[in-house]
Amino acid sequence: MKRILVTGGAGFIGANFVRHMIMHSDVEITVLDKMTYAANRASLSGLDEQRVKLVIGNICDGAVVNELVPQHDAVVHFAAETHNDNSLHDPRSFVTTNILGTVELLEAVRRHGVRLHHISTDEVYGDLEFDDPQRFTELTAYNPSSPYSATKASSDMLVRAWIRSFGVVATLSNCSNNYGPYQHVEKFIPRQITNILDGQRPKLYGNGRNVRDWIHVSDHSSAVQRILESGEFGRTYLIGADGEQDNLSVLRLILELMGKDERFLDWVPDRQGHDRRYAIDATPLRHELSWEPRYTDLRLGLEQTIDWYRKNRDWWQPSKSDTEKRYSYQASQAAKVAI
Ligand code: NAD
Ligand code: TDX
Repeated sequence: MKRILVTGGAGFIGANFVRHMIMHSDVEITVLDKMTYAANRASLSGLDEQRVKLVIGNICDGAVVNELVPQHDAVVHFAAETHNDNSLHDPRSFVTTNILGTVELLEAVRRHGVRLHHISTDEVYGDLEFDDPQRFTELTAYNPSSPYSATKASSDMLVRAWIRSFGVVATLSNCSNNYGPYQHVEKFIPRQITNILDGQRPKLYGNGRNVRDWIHVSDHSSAVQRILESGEFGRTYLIGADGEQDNLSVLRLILELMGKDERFLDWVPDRQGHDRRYAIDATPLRHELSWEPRYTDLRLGLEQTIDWYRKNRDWWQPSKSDTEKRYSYQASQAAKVAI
């Protein structure tokens, strides 16, 4: 595999994946990205321009997609609207990009006979009870809760339908919550770190007991590389690193690492339909593809992530105030509905 088309490669996980592949393989990469509010050109800065090219375009645009797809040996599809809170206020953009955009790519890989790897989330399985001994596996029934996760579930189903009906050569992966450098400041961990760096108090939804299964973004990248190189066509692989933590514990760790009192936080109203707990069983990926996560120490991973946001204010500062304004607006809209 020499040439890879990476959709959404100027976003958080896509950009980390591009950096990972440039360092750990000899591929050439074209990034296709619409450059929404979630993208940042600087996330790709410093990379060899002979090996990484950025095309600004929409995955819903059949002409662009059909021009680019046949020039590549594989497509890795990260592009999506990804923030649950936004999906509660503007679901239509999620339907358009996550569902119709995926259809456009599926039609193109089908027409041109190009291999696809589809990136998805553990949220398609819904949530688990706090005391449920089971974790999500490839056999868990889909039960998405939010408009975001419903659109990701739809996109997964479409990929499976194109595999079955048209023989498209594709793999899928569903990963748990990522953290690390280049993550947009709307997401939980970078929002809290950058609030503290700005002298603002972190914001915790509900009672802080919701559990997420954290994985460092570098481990997500290495897993996708392994699936691209050795995955069985037609298969879905779950990616996770046994990183379950409740939100309050993660926030307390961030506060401690940043030298703040553990009470330096605001308890804010809960997210509508807030999923309680996610947990991934990644045994097939570990056993069949011999993948192992490397960043399993959350304390160390958070220390490095905090350090990255401290040193890269230029990267995140321009989007911080718009993000917090959006949160205030969404809170005021939710309050109106509640009245
Ligand atoms: P992100 O929001 O940081 O980046 C998404 C990227 O997609 C942005 O660069 C954006 O400009 C681009 N994009 C959006 N709409 C587009 C369109 N119509 N055409 C072309 N480009 C478009 O997202 P992320 O956190 O990096 O997530 C990437 C993928 O990984 C998504 O598919 C997401 O569902 C999945 N995922 C994310 C997580 C997580 O914890 N963040 C976990 C599991 C799976
Ligand atoms: O300010 C906050 N306070 C808070 O308590 C924010 C932004 C979040 N939270 C909570 C909500 C969640 O329980 O933190 C947890 C993580 O929230 P997000 O970062 O918004 O992630 P989540 O909703 O779990 O979804 C993420 O993981 C799966 C990604 O955004 C998705 O794209 C991915 O599919």
